[in-house]
Amino acid sequence: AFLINVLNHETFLKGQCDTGFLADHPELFQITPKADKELRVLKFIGEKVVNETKGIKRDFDVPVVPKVELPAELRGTKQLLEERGPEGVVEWIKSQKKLLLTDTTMRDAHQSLMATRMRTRDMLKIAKDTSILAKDLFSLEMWGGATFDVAYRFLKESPWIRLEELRKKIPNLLFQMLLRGSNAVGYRNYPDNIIRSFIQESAASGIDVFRIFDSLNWLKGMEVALDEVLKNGKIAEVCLCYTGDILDSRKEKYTLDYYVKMAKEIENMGAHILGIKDMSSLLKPYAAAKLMKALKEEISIPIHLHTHDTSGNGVATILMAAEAGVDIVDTAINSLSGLTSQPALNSVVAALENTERDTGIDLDDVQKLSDYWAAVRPVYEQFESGLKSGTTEIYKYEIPGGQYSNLKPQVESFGLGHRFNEVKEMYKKANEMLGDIVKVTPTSKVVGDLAIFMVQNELTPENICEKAKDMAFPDSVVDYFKGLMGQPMGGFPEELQKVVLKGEKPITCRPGELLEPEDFEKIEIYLKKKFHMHPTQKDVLSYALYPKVFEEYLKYVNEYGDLSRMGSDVFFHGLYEGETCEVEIAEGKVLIVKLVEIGRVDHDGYRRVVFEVNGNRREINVFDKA
Ligand code: 3PY
Ligand code: ZN
Repeated sequence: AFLINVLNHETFLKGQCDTGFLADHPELFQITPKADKELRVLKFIGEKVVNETKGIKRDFDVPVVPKVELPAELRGTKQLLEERGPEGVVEWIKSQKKLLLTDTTMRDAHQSLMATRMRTRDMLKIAKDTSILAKDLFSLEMWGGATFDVAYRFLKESPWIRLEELRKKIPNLLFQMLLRGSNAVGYRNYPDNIIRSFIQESAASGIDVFRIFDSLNWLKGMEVALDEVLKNGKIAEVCLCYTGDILDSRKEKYTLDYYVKMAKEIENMGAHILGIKDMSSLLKPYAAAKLMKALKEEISIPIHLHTHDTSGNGVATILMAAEAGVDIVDTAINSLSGLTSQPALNSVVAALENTERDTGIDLDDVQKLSDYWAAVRPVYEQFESGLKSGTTEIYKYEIPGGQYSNLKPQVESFGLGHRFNEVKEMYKKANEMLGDIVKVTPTSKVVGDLAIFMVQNELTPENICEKAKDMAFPDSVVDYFKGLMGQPMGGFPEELQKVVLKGEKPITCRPGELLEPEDFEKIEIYLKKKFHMHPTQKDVLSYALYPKVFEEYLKYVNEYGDLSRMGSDVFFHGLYEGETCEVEIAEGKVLIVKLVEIGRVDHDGYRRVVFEVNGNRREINVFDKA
């Protein structure tokens, strides 16, 4: 009954048409919207069960959303910003005795634990409760970093809608994002007009605190972003990325003096808050105390500490920093904390109860949030790394949390799984060869790519300049040496740079100064024509940042519809035979879908998949790719 119009047209079926054919036959698209939505949902589930899960699925508990009363007045840090501006917020932070907390559950926690796969739906379900139960937080880090790319690429949903919908449900807390300086939410430098427009649109959609970092701690790389955040009246948190070990007097590059000097420069640039970004969990507890004490003596803007728990020392680092006067720290709700994620929020709250730095957060309240996320987590298990305990080897290798859990599958994809330990050792050597650099997106990828390249090609630091002089190095390594990621402290190691660049000249200025401004109008016209849409500036930006990924997303949504309201267990695991689920296809419009049977494969390689939709039998044919 569904296979009507265009899908049944002979010319179309034979593949003898181009887009001109479709444009000439608008009648072929006159499908009733409801039937179309229904068909697309069935197509999605059919594809999933035939070609991915084979109908195998375990049972998942439905995460319980706590019953919480909306208080008469719900005020938080967001109101403070609206009423008193960024400077008012800064004054307020400085007047607090309590340790202020940021909850990273909706950004870095799942980025680091489950390859950034958390869907908007699972966030929205708990959003209102979060606004009430966690009303005393400083902020929620819930956007930026890898979430932008992954939302489009793998979840087939719009990160902008995530931001806007969460904003509606959480009106009282500051929203915070991670911005990779002139790389925005991507992996390469973008023209300045992209950076500026991206910040404007993010601010307008609900971001209040912009945490800006540069992957080489190069201040120049953050100037444009900082300027634009200030222009938009939002809070600029400028980071120094922490690497090395200030307790180790044998290490001479990243010393306490280096960090204090950088912090002062960040204050002088006009940042509202100094961010300490310890992406690799290298800031040991006593180093945190030492660093915080020194910084508190030298700068007057508030300090916000971001760390990971990869080493197992995360909560200790936070407590030592709290003792030494840090203003705000990043933590994640317990059930999504620890290991490569942030240290545990509930545990920090408990540790500080009845002390000078009591957070004022109610433990029973945040337990309810933890219970919710604990029930959400199993659906995402396939994206977890399998890491079971903290590891101090991170101090040796200096691999950031997200990369640490991703490196093994990456190494395996090169067929080097059995040489993983060698790759880790080489990561350390590659870092030295690149000049002992800050390692965070995208420079961490440079180090990882070089390490893999060396293991793959049997290269060593000793033989590389000779043996690899005619080899093409990984793109990321070439970009780094060209200066396209900025300038590392102490400059580039020259001999290796020559081997990698093969005569090409590196740049020494800010890459954004050389890049032509993006032509937004051209993108708008292109999208309009190709996808018959009315692109917003957000769409234009998404295309400018990730052209291929954004086009794939648009094509996917055209084919399967907007699946953002489908439960995550169905989205990732489909259904098993006999299982029934509800799929919301539009606000309040629910389909009751039962998977009746996955049929045998026919002569042409198709399987008949039988459903019941709201009690009516439906069948579709799905090609079995196996
Ligand atoms: C990111 O850039 O996504 C990070 O989380 C870096 O630590
Ligand atoms: Zn992080």
